[in-house]
Amino acid sequence: MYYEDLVPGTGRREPRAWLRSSAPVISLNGSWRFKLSAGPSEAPVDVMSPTAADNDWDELVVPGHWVLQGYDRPRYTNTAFPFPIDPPRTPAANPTGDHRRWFDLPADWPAGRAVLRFEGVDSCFKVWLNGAELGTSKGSRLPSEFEAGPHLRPGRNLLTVRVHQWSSGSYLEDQDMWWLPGIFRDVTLRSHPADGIDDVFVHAGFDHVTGAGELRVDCVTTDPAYGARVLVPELGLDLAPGESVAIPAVEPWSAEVPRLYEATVVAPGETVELRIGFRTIKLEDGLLTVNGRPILFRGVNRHEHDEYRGRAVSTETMRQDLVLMKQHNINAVRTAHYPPHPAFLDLCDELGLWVIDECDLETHGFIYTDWQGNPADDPAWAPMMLDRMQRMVERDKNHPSIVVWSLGNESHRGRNFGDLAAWTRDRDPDRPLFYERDRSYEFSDFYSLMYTPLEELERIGSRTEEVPAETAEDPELEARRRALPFVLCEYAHAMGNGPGGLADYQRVFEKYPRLQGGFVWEWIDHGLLLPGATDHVYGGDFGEKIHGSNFCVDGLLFPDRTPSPGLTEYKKVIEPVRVTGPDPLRIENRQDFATLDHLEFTWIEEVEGEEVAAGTLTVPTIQPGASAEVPLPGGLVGGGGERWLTVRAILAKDEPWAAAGHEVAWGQFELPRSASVVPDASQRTVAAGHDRIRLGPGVFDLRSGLLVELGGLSVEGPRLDLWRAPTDNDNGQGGNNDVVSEWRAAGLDRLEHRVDAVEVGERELVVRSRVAPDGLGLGVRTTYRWTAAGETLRLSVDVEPDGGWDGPGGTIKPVCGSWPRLGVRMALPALIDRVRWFGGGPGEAYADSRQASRVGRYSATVDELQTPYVVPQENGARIDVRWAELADAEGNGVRVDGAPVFQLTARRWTAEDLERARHRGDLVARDRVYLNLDLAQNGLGSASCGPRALPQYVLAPGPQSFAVTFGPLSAG
Ligand code: IPT
Repeated sequence: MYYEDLVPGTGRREPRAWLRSSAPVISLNGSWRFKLSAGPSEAPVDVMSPTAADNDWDELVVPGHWVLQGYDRPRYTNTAFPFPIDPPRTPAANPTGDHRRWFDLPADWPAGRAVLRFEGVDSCFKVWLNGAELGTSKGSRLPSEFEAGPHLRPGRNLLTVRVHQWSSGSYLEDQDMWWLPGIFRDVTLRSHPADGIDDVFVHAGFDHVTGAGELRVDCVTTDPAYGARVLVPELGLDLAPGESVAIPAVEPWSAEVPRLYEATVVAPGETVELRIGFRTIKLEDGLLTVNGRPILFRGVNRHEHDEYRGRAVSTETMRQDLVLMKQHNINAVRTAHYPPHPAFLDLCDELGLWVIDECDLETHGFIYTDWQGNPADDPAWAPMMLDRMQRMVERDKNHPSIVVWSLGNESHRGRNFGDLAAWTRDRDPDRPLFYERDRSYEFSDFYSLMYTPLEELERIGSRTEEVPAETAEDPELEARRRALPFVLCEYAHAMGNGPGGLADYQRVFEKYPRLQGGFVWEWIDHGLLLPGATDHVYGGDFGEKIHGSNFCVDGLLFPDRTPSPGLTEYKKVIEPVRVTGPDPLRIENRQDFATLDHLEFTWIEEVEGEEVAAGTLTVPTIQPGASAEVPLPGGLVGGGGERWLTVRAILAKDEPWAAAGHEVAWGQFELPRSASVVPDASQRTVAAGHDRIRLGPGVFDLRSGLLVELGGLSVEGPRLDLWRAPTDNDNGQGGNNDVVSEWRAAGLDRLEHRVDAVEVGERELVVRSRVAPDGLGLGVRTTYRWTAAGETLRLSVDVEPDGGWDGPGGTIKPVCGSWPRLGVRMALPALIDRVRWFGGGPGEAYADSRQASRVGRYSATVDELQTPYVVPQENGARIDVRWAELADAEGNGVRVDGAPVFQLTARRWTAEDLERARHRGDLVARDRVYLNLDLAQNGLGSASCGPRALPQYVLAPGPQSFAVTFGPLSAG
């Protein structure tokens, strides 16, 4: 059967560019008739016949996936094929969707040829027009065109499309994403004039030494008897196709300055509109250069995803993605792991992004056969693979934004890649090739890895990495590999809370020229909202036997495209302008092509978080790669208390992706401060009934040693807390590299508190306890020391690990090398739900993800402090908090001061509730607000697919002391 053979398609036209043409067109998007059958043999036999009735069929929206419109259900696997591996055979249960669309040809529709074009159908289809078969096609994320002219009729026409979810092509489409069948991209019918244009190939280079442009536009006219002209009015050009011309001065295209020139190719019967960007891509001296300069990718891997529509993304959504990327300083996209909707690439040209366009090819699931039968190494599959590369390159070749072609993802090694590389080099010698998984890099112009630990990255940067086994026997190939530039095509797995360590990676990228940057995995969480649901689903939510759980919920955006804290962090880490200081203030232009003249630099001075002065800096023109010293602003006021100077680089005027005033970068510096205030005289302890004692504003229970009342509020006293609801990164990858199992082995998830002594002194209360899990010898001796001064109550906590922390063999291997957190937890009445604080904010921050946190005064409700991770886990900590005030609507509440700072977390549920929840809807507010006041938390890392937190961010068990002071709310 056609869906199981190794023929990429039948009856299709030769692949060609996606063109904006003047030829008449009708969109066949919209409502179609639809019928789903369990398999091909159950499907009706006469679907194509115009006389067959379809009035009992349902309606389906095209473009769309039937599994997101109430038929069958979506499936998510990471690497596993959700059917037996028996290439090229498909399972008997091969959901088959018949689609019928009646349409009317307009009266003035030109007679003659017409092209029926499908931009994307997943995964294999057959098409009939008015009962006549036009052909078949595979390759889900690629266009297919059929000659429709001979079968079109005036007036009413019937288009029938049979789509099979599984096909031989599915073996090449094992990307880590939902399996989503259907006609998910546009369908059009376009008239194809005999004196029109078939294809266009723009070659537009830029000579950075002379500033000259070079242009040649190749054109294939439908009939060689007719010629065409290439017009670029802005440059006064009127060229013959294939004619090469040098233009003395053009403005080049770059992701920073995406200058495009409008052009047209005019044949007698058809005009095609083009946008030309002049740029020259080269590999020189082991580096990728554009227009003579090495570039640094500050990239993301982008899947097409919409929480309701899956991969049927709208143009507005594509634009929204790119606007968000530009607003967050991202300059590059890897179209992981297939060519995107063609309109997306137009937007990349327009808004300015470097693009690695990736072939729709991944055979990852063959890891489960130990790569036996991997199509990539079986010549019988070469036509199926080459077809995909050709259709991508032909479709996308005219986009200046595309600087690299990727042969595919995660398909191991295989000789067929040689065919893809050879064909592409011949067809488009002007762009380098990329393929990561073949460690010989024979068919790649880049050395590349994924999720590489930092030490390894340092070795690669300095070209001292070990020789891979694949090139060990071949010195020539090894020498070639070693001379290649390096791109980290995936890193910083943004699953759940994280990634940690972005700043550390960026530092290393910037240190070594060979490292040309990286692409964070990944842009958006693939959570889906099914009709009527309020929680996003992921793998396993349908009771599937094989699934990838929430491994596809690993983006910098939440499924609804709200930026996550990880994106805010990335924006700060990759800012194209760096401000350092304060004395001297230095502004560094980290861009490769543009000056900073599009920015305005403002400053603000704050004392204790309150603005006291503000102004604008005068900054000279700073060339790319250069920096300038700027004098400290004149109008600084000074004053008692903590003083901060914040410098912001904002857009001076509107850009297509953000309005004037949008903040691009910032720097913050502490200025010299005056000495702090001496505390009041201390208070005495006073008996308060039978088993209670009062100390300043606090009342304690003498048996438990816990604080039960604070400034008139009923509280459940602070106790040591070492636990957090594990993050995806704490959980590691499928039980691999997971710090959580160490924590559990040490019993940190089940600590019990034993009070050993409650010592009432004249001016202090000391509570001694041992905090330890059942069944183990280890524990933590904890001493709480309470003193009061005026209306304030101070708690200082000493912790001392006790017995058994060293694993077998004593000091050789600790049972547990880190603690999730170190601090105290207490409960307040639920009405206390408003928080003001002075410290780091506005968003959450952790030891290795804290660049975006800046010192200031902030306020939020307890609900607003939560970060809505699709799978609930530790979140919402605010760092460097000097003081926080928690209050109810009436102004009752408590103030907490750090010594000097603490980390603040407040939520309506406990860490244990958070840990149990699998979806956000599982979180139910309790009648308390739980407050964590921490000295520290363990770093985040990105071990869900990558390294753990770096050693400097590990919260190692050890003796520690910290303190906080509770007091009344400040007036006003
Ligand atoms: C790598 C894949 O290329 C990507 O598609 C995604 O699955 C990512 O991992 C994890 O989310 S595969 C690599 C970890 C072997």
